[in-house]
Amino acid sequence: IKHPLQNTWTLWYYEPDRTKTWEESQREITSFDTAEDFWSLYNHIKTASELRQGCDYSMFKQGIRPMWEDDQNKCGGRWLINLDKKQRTTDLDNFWLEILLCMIGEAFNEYSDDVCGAVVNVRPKGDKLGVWTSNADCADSVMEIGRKLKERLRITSKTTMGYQVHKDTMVKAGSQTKNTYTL
Ligand code: M7G
Repeated sequence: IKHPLQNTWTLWYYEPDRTKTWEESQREITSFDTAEDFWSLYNHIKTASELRQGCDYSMFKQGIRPMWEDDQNKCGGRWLINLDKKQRTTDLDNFWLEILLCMIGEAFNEYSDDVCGAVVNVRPKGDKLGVWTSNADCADSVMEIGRKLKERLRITSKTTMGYQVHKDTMVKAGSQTKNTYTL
């Protein structure tokens, strides 16, 4: 028998399409609930750094859509890791895989239930990695998840990590969103 995961996870893919809304361009790829099926999927698809610029992968718990509007996300936010352009070749794929492994392995201990999913944005101005949690007001949970991430990804001082509330991000298109927590 295969090794069951605590949760069932869904992979989403976003590709910009001017004829569709942002929401319509989010495509659900597949769901899995075993370690073996995770690796089959991971080994079958392009790595993040191989995606065309403008595209995203999202991996969320089954039933949670990778958008602010979802009931599980609407009071939440994300730990955001901004990479500089050079890090696409050195860090992007490693960080994304490590985030996925933290999530499916429930590495956030008692706070794993607060994790909704994660997103990687491949962008010309610098790629972004976000780990989305369900309750931005729960400082203990947000900080513990952030600390664990920082430790597992071996984030150094040259890479900053800030937690941004979705409600702030939503209204701040184009400009910088303030960090509610930083690490
Ligand atoms: P992005 O892809 O997160 O970052 O957001 P980028 O600016 O580096 O490309 C780009 C745009 O996508 C936003 O300004 C929104 O118009 C749309 N968008 C992104 N997210 C995460 C959402 C979401 O959760 N819900 C909705 N409705 N639109 C979103």
